[in-house]
Amino acid sequence: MRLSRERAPCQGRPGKFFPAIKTTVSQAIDKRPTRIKIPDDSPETICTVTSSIHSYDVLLQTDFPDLELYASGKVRDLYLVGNDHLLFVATDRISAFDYVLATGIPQKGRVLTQLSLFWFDFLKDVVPNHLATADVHKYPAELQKHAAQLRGRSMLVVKADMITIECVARGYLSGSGWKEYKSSGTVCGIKLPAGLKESDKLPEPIFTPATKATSGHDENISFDRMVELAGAELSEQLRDLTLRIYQTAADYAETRGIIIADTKFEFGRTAGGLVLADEVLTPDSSRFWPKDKYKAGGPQDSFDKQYVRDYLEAIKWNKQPPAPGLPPEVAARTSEKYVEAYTQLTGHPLPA
Ligand code: Q0N
Repeated sequence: MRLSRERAPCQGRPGKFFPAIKTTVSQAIDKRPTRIKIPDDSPETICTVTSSIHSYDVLLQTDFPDLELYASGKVRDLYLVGNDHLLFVATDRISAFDYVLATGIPQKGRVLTQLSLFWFDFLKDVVPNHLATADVHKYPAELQKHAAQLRGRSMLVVKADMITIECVARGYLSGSGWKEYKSSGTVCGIKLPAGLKESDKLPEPIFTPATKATSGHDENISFDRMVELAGAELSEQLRDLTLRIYQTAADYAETRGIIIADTKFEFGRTAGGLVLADEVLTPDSSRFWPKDKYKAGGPQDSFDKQYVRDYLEAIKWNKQPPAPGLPPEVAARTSEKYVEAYTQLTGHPLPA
C-alpha cells in the first residue's frame, strides 16, 4: 500500500524543487509521469517526475514513524507533539454505513481542515478553540520533515482534557432524533410537539448529548443523565455554548444556501478554560442539506456522501467488513461535493 517517493532524476536544482520526501500515497488517481519545466534561473532542462506531491494524491494512512500516535478515529489521526500539543491530521478516508471504505476521497482531508479553520475563525468571539496554528512553517522543527504531508490537512492544537460527552445540537428532526421521536415523541427525553415529519424544522434548536458506548456507537442520553455524569454547572455551560455555536453557524450557513440540520461538538479543558476541540461543522460532523432541495416528510439526500451511499446500495454490499472500494468516478464526484461544501459555505475557493 505504501509507496515511498523517489527523488526525480533531474538536473538543475533538485534540492529546491524536488525535495526527497517520504510520504504515503495509498492511492493515486493518476500516476502518469508529469513533465515539469524548471523555472527561469535553472538550465533549460525538462525532467520527468515519476511521483510528487499533487492535489490528486490521496492520503489513507498517515506515516510518521518518529511521532507518538495519541488517538485515531475513522478519519483523523492525532500525534503527540511535545507535552502540550497534538498534531491533528485529517486523512482522505471516508466512512459509510459505519465502515471506512477502501478508497479515499481526493481533497477530503483538506476540506475538513480548511472548513474547521474557517469556523474556528468565524466563531472566535462565541467560543475559544484548541487551534494553535495550521501554518506548517510555524510547526515545531521536528515536524518540518513531514511538511509536504501535513500542508493544508493538519492543525497543531493545544492538548486538552477532553470531556467525554458529545455535544449535539439539532435544528431539524433526522437520524437517531427522528427514530426516537417516532417511537416516543421525544428526542433525548425532550418532549416535542406531536405531528412532526421526518426532517421537519424544530420549533427551536435542541441540545441532545451523547456518550460513546463501548460498542463505539454514540448513545443518546438525557440532559439529566449528562448532569449525573458531568455535573450541573458544566452541563449547563456546555448546553448553552453548544446551542449558541449552532445558532450562529446555522444562521450564517442559511445565508449561503446550506441548512445545517444538526452537528456534534467536542469540548476540552485547558489551562485557559473550556475550548471547542476536534474538527467543527464539517460534513463529517454535521448534516448539511442544500436549502433549495429541502423538503420535509422524508430523509434528505446527504450533501457529500450520497453518491457513495447510492453506489454501496447498488452493489448490495452486506455492510459487513471488509468494506469495498469505490469506482474512480464515484470518488471523484464525492470529492467535488466536499469541495463544493467548502466553496458554498465560505464563498472562497479551497486554498491551494
Ligand atoms: C482528542 N479526541 C476525540 C480523532 C479525534 N485538543 C485535544 N486534546 C486532547 N485530546 C484530544 C483533542 C482534540 N481534538 C480528541 N481524541 C483526542 C476526537 N477524535 C474523534 C475521532 O478522530
